[in-house]
Amino acid sequence: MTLQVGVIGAGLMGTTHVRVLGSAVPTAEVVAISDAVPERGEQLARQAGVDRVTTDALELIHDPAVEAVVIASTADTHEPFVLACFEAGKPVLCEKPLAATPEAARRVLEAEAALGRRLVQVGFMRRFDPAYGQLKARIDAGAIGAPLVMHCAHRNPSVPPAFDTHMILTDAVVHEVDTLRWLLGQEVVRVTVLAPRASSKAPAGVQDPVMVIFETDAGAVVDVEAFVNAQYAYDIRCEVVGETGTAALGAPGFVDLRSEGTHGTELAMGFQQRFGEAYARELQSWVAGIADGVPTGAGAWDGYAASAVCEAAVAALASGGPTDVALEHRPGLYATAGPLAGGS
Ligand code: ISE
Repeated sequence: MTLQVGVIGAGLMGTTHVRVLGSAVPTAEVVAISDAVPERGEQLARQAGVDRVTTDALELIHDPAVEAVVIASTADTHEPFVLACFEAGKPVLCEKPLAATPEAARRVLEAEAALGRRLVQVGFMRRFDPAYGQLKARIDAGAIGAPLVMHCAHRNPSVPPAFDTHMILTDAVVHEVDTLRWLLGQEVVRVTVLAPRASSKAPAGVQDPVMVIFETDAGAVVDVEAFVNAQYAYDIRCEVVGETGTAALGAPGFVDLRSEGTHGTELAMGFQQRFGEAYARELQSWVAGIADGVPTGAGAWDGYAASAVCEAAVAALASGGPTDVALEHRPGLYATAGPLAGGS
């Protein structure tokens, strides 16, 4: 059985999902594409050989030929489109964020809880990255004892011109928020953001890098250096320190190079390259989960929690002091942590 998928948004992530569905997920077929800009949707549809194209995402969601939906349009559209998928009873993979604000994410979560079944998966693809999967397997197996501290770095060589300080927290660090919650199985209760001297390579007025300190409900402390104009590579690091050892993210499948008198590891230059396999495994798992009736990956509770933590980080940067995170009631549908997606 082939799952008939509609993709909303023909920008970078929508294009990636269409390509990956076509090349790495034989049990799915993209049958419809929508984008608010007609030429963009038509161009992607032409490239992918898809003949149903529309500028109206709601039309795509309610199209009887579409069995499941991928949302990769702008953040402000996520809430209405995910709610429409719920109304249509269709499984949906929504790129992060789940919604534009924690309040909107909460509304999505409440709507799904009222349905009583999980329909939305949030596009936190790192859960499907093999290196992160191995790290999680070691932590879960007790190889380092109880986790105490986690050190992370999120470095992009550069980012688009519109990427401001706020986005460093909500678009980049949001991934560390999800990975720390997933790896440790703990919730963030407090956030502090420090502002080192800004790099001269960052646009004027952009605070880059930032240092974010998260405290969790089990007393662990996680630091994240986010530096999105780091020039040299796309470099994602993560080390978890436990009571009896430490475990760090391994090299993500790149070549160990000895050349011209040096020895080193090649690095990716962008997130599409670094997490290419994660995107493929994310979609494979989503499609398989729909067939099996078992949701995988991050769910609405994870999307809501990530959004609430990022909002606290924005407030912490503005205040210069710690900001508490208060997550509202966790509905029974999300009573246990989501399935532990991502292999070992
Ligand atoms: C970007 O906004 C993303 O969403 C990517 O997933 C992330 O890896 C990248 O660093 C961000 O800038």
